[in-house]
Amino acid sequence: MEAPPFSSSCSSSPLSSTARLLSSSSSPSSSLLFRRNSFSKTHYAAKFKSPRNLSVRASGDSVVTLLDYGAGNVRSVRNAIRYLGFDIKDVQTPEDILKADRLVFPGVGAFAAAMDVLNKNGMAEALCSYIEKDRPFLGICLGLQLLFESSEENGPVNGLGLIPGVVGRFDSSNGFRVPHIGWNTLQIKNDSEILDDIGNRHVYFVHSYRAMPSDDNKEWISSTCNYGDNFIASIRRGNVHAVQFHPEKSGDVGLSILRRFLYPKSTTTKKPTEGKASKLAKRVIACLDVRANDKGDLVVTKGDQYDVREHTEENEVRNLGKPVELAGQYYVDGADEVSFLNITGFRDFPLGDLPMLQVLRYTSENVFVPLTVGGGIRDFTDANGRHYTSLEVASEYFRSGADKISIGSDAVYAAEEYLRTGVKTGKTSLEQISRVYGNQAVVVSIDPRRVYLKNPNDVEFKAVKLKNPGPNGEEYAWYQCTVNGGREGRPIGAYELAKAVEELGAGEILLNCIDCDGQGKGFDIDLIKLISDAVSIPVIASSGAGAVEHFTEVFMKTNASAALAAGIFHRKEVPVQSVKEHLLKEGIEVRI
Ligand code: 1PR
Repeated sequence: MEAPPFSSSCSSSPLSSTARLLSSSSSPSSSLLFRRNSFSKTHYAAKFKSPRNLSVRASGDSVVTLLDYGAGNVRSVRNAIRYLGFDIKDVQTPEDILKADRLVFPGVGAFAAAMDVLNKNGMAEALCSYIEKDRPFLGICLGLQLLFESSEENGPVNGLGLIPGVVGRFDSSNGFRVPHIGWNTLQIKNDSEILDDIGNRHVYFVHSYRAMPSDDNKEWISSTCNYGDNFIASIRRGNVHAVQFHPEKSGDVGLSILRRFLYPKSTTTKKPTEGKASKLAKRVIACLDVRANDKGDLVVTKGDQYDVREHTEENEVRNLGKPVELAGQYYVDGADEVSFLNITGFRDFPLGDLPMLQVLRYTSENVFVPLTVGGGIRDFTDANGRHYTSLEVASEYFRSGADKISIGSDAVYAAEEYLRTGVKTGKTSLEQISRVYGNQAVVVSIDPRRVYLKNPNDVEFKAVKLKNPGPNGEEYAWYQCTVNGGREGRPIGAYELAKAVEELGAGEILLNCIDCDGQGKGFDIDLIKLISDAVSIPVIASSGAGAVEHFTEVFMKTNASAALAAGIFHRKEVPVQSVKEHLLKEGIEVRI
């Protein structure tokens, strides 16, 4: 296919004065953008073996040029490209772009900050020139959005101007949760080559902004996706492709899309399968609570109501397996995401706890669905007086392979302070990390405990009428937030916390319940309904899953977007696939 002429605003690469101001306001991220890992690897590396690498080496000169401006987790894209047998050459100068044989641009972070970097170092012009020459290009996520004229994200901010249209925010007023996080199918509009065969299979999206189809850009559109409105899911013109979803996080389907881009000659030209409009799939997440046992080995553990010690004479930490192996197994089994919670992170320093970073690095080599990591994300001063910000801690997790970070205790303190003063300082870990990496990368993990009440007016916190009365016949309860792994109750309810952290920049809530944790009697429907009705960001229901029916119940009775379980998966009582099959049978859309 011959590419029609392009027109862009690149040669002048203008940023409006507003955009300049806004971009410079995002400069903390820019300075961070080029900072590289300064933490040394230690002997811990030897403790973890990378699992068998299943990748196939490509023959011949197989090099992919990668444009990484350092704003987030590009490690997953690197891993996927390597897994498919290619070597990576990083762009250092604009000339590297012009000389590339195939260029992958996995845009991450905020639009303004990305344009700022591209404009400052001459990359914007080189990118436009490369694309205008119809050279092989694949943009991912923000790498698609930046091709458009402008974005409303902290803007308006000018983009590369290659495709007509403005990137705008999803509208949450129609009941759709923003960010759009999860697995959707596509409607194929035009021959896209890389999407041949995708049919009704789901791909993974995570974004709050999207480009909309119009008469002016319809020639570019190869597929759309429905989430409230039909937005542009992918574009293709000649050798230029870009996708709003994350192929590197879309399991086997995503790998085959990448493969089709990297090996274009191997693709058969046939009519792409039509995809039907569908809803966002409900996600099933496997959670690995991780900590060092008494011998110093990092193990997957699992508590009963947060007590992870065996009740034997030795009182050992319960050991349910090795983190990297179990995560790999859950990926193969069909988990839509894998979460690691470093449960002693509140007292250990995660950057001193390098095994956790190694676990992430090795896991992300072979697991191509989203990875979340939590535990210990806060400001910290080490024994030598060196101060680390929570942003540095989070950045290290992202660089090691995390797609999302999860904040527990520190988010409770931030919410308490915000509710007390009514002021957003911009300085909390939550605000800083979501400003730099986007709120879709920030999960707040809530660890509430039920406090029974005879009368809902007895407390200043939101109380609910319980489906099952308390031990003394109490009909109500409020859900008290805790910190430090449930050890300390705080003067704030789960409802108040959820609303406050949404305002402070959380993109998702992981809603645990200490009373239900490890009990296998089902999720706390009262709590999950309360919180998922109170916020417009996605809520992950957690704690208590014991049977496939519990997943159906939580999706039918609440507005949860995802359900997470640990014990039943670790003990192999219920495989992930059985959960999915049951949900499907009950008419709930899932990724199979
Ligand atoms: O406070 O930012 O350092 O984060 C600490 C993180 O560690 C929080 O996300 C907190 O939930 C978690 N955590 C701390 N202590 C424990 C513990 O168990 N002693 N684990 C803990 C929380 C809860 C779940 C669990 C589900 C499902 N684990 O995520 O996996 O309840 O279990 P089930 O399916 O077996 O019922 P910070």
